[in-house]
Amino acid sequence: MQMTLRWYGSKYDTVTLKQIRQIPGVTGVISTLYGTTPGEVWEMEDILALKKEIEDAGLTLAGIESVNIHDAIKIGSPDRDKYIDNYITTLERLGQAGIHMVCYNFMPVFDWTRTELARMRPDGSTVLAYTQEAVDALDPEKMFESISGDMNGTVMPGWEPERMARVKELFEMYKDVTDEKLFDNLKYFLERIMPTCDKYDINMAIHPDDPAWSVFGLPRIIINKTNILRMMKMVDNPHNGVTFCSGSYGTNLENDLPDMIRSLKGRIHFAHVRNLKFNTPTDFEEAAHLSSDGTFDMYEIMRALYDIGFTGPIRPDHGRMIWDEVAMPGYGLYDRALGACYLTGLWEAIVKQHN
Ligand code: DNO
Repeated sequence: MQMTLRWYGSKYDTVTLKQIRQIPGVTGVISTLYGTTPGEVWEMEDILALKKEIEDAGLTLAGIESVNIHDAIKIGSPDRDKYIDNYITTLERLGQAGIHMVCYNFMPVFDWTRTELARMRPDGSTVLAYTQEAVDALDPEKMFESISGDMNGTVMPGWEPERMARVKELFEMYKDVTDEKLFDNLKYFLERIMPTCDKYDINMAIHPDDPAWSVFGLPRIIINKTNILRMMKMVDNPHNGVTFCSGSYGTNLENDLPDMIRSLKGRIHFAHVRNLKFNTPTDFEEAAHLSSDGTFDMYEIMRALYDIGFTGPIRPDHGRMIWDEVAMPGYGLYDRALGACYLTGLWEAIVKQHN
């Protein structure tokens, strides 16, 4: 595995590449061209400039999170081919630039969903949290309003104000999209891009839906072992793979995370590893990465990744806000650095145990 950190670019991130370079064990970053919109073709010079900036800081660009999917592709509207062609051009350019892992998601309307961005934990840290009761009581159009005050002045990916201004319209556009239709549209998209992925050796890594169930009645399909294995089979190409995100699949306590990892041998191209603490099965908050701070056995998760021979980039995921840091919720430096060191430590122990 390669330990990495997500980095939002010098224009948007409060964390610098220099700081990331000083976290022991972290050798790369995961980034994207922030400021581009889904459906747009990425310019080669922008891709190369991003890569150069990262390499000049002594790190590698270990993959892209995300090249986002235009709604026409998810909905399956008549103009989808145009956007798929654009996606393919972007993939070709990434391949030519030597980038081989692309994370994306297939969630309608909302990317990941939380009801609180700064819930206080007993130690005084603040974390992202989710309560189903709060979602049930909320008008989806008010979702953005209700959390935007806690974004610390940052623009959180998936929650861009321009996108949120169109929530009503987006709900209307998705009204005939069922789970089955979403599966079909995903299959169509993947079949069209796989030749390019084969040519440039690009590993596509779908991010799970977070939380792993339907919110506001919208279809959500990347949620459990059955569905993800169906997806792997429906386009049976090793480049059609997944981002294994423990915090997203883990929202559903019925998902057995180490078992899911083992069943995806050869198809996990990227891993997000973080812990959650459950108060009830539908109320959870994001804990420190340490096993004992939350619900998951992080050792077992790392061991399962080791057992399947995982070699891709991995990153600690959302961190708590600690030590008075002011940053994008979930994406400060301090707690993610602690997370990276902890996961690297687990990995070292597992490797030594096996040798
Ligand atoms: C949240 C992230 C997601 C993820 C996208 C991938 O912090 O895990 O926004 O990057 O869903 O496309």
